[in-house]
Amino acid sequence: ESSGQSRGKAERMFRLMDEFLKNDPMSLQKDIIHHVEFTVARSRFSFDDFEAYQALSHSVRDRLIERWHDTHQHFKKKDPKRLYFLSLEFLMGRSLSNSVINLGIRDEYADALAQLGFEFEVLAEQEGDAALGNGGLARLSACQMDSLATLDYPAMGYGLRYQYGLFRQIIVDGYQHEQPDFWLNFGNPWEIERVQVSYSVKFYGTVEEKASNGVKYHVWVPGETVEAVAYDNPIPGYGTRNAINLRLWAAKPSGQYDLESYNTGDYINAVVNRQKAEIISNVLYPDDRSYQGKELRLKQQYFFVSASTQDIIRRFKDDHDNFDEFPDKVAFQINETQPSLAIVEVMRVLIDEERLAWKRAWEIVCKLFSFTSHSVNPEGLEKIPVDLLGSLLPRHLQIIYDINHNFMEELKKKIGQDYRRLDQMSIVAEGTVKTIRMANLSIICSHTVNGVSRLHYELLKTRVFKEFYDLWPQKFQYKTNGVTQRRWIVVSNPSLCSLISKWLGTEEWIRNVDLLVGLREHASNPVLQQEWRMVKKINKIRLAEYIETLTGVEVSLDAMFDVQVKRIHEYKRQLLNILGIIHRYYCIKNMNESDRKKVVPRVCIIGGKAAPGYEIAKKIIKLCHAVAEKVNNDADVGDLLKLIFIPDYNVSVAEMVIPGSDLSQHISTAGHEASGTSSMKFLMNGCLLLATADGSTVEIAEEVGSENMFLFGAKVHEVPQLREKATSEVPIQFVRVVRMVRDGYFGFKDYFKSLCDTVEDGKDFYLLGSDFSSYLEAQAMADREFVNEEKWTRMSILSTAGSGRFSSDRTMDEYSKLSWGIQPCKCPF
Ligand code: B1N
Repeated sequence: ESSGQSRGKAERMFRLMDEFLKNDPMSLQKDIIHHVEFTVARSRFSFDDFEAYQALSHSVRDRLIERWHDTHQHFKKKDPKRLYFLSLEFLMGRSLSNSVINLGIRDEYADALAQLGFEFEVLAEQEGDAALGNGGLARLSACQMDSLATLDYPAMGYGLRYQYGLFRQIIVDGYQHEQPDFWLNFGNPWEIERVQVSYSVKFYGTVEEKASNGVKYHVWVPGETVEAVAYDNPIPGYGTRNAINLRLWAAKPSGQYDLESYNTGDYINAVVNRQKAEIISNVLYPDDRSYQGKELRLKQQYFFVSASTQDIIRRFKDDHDNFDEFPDKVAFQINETQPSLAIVEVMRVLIDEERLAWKRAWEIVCKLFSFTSHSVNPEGLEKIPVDLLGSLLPRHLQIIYDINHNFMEELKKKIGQDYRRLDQMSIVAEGTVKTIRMANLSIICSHTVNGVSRLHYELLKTRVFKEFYDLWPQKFQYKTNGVTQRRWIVVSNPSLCSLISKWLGTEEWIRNVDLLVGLREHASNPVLQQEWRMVKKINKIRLAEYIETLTGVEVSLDAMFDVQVKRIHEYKRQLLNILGIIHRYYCIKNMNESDRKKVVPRVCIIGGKAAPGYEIAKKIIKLCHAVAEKVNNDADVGDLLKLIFIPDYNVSVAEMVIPGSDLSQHISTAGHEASGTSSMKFLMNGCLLLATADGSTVEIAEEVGSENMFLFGAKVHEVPQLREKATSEVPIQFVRVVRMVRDGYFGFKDYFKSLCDTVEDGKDFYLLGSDFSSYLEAQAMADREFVNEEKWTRMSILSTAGSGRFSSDRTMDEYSKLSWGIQPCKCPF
């Protein structure tokens, strides 16, 4: 084609496209009906809510794709330094509302649907959750993608497209059961399958040493090859044309046939065996922060890392003919240690495939990677058995040994023959089972090591990675986590969103969250207070209705809604919460009538999943149900106390629960929660926090003022002494409530025995006993403040007003400036 011809074609295309995707209500109606007929293939004279949802999503999807193409084109033209965010988990939740809000066309769609006889909210409820992750770490990745898109950063996410996301939790007789999450069964309009974007990923086999012109090099001859196919998920920014890409990989059988079996005539078995490749991306591991050294898990890690690395290098090589500029154009972010094989993979590609000298390749690698740790417990760090790694990835093991050898030599020059220290810092851990320490690998090869809150950073420096901090203090930083106000206020709490905009006189806070401080000056204004309580009421009604349909329990709207929703873990101390509830129940039972009148009514809400193999966590869920059974059916108690367990807690449940709560609990034993992010969502929604000085709550208290929170419990520095004490001063109230459980007051005596044992004096690792008194005091304080409506509302407004720092927009700006060295690249409208 001549350039004139191609210009003509481009113009024709531009004119054609200009006709597309109009956003007035009439065009939107036509568009939705078009998708009913031709995408969903239902008749426009008969389609139900789910089909309407499908058609609607496809209409939105078209608009996403348009911006996503433009953004892609723009990035390609500008060739900025890009960020590649690698994470094995993303908890995206639903996409519809978020998309139309970020695209700025929610009201237009709502109008169009109304004219078609549908309600936007009702259709939005048809969508299932994308739950490709476990908990905080995975939702953090999702929030950060939203911020990267909104702030116009040239970024891209990479992950795995699990066929089955996090299990569904169902409760039978109070026990948790797990069911598979068939989230793809009804199609997924939010992804774009890119069969043409695929890479071969190798496993097993052997490494051969070769030489050419006297230069030695290695050739990895794999024993198995699996194809990675890209599924792209557009992530629209808010108030910008930019839409970035989250690319998830699915495993497919490789095109390279196993000729052996085909030739021997075993055709059926050959086909069936090929199909086994898909196992790799079948299912998300449901264990939140526990490592088991499973081969399939390691395969998942390498599969996604290898496909992503090939994709990144291919994109770079399209426009560059050597690697000199690689670190100026590419930044890798490693989310926890699961993607850290990317470091070794880049090294391998550079030396074995691109045939760079080791020294040159190492220089490049050292400039590429930024690592974020989310861990606090040195015992919990990821370790991969050497045998496993060596069999699955023989060449990578060699490279790890080489990196470690070089590091050890250098270290000896610095610190001498301090074998204890050398041992601790080595990537290879000797022992009965020889393992690779993925955190050490990540730290050694990254230019920045990030903590997720200030307190977490202190723990990294002084405990978890102390040896490394002493060696390279300049590598260590922290960027306190944040959450996106788009999803956690605008999408999930539209009434509060309007109220905030009204009082600030602008919607600008949705992009510039610091403006929320503007609410402070109105915190005592009775008009705002009245409207603020109205909004809370609306959200409590919605939550109460949900509770009633789910559990049949009717709850009073005048009660304080007290919520703890998060993964079930001993360190998060849901058990402390339940024991506190038992104490409250005991007190109510033993009161006279006139004292009962003074009790502040509570609805205690607990929700969260336990890892399927985590026995104690499952017993906590059962205990919650056993206590609820007793309390909720006790006529003496009535509306004074209700306990509700919300099953199958996930992102869309969170969107409903958080806006409707008055008080929320973040009560981990100090020093165990790296950050915590749900606290930030509650804060944004004007919910008061009852919390320990752990993770990011320390910083939250600084922002909103500790007088506007209910803080309690041992501080980080006190924890070791408290654990040492042979017998700590455990209050009588604590002994009593544990006794009640132990003695079978709530039934299931034998089943709860081992649970009670975990908090027996001397064994109470998470210090429930020693924190119990101060926990009860904080709860009593919350009761007192709640009855003072004026004061409570003021604290609530100040919570929202002080939440600006906990936006992931701030977090992403900090990473961009301090770790990644990337700049915004805004697509023209
Ligand atoms: O990451 C969140 C923090 O807010 C939480 O405090 C922290 O507990 C959480 C391996 C993890 N730490 N480690 C994990 C999850 C899955 C897995 O396979 C580790 N998640 C956290 C965000 O920073």
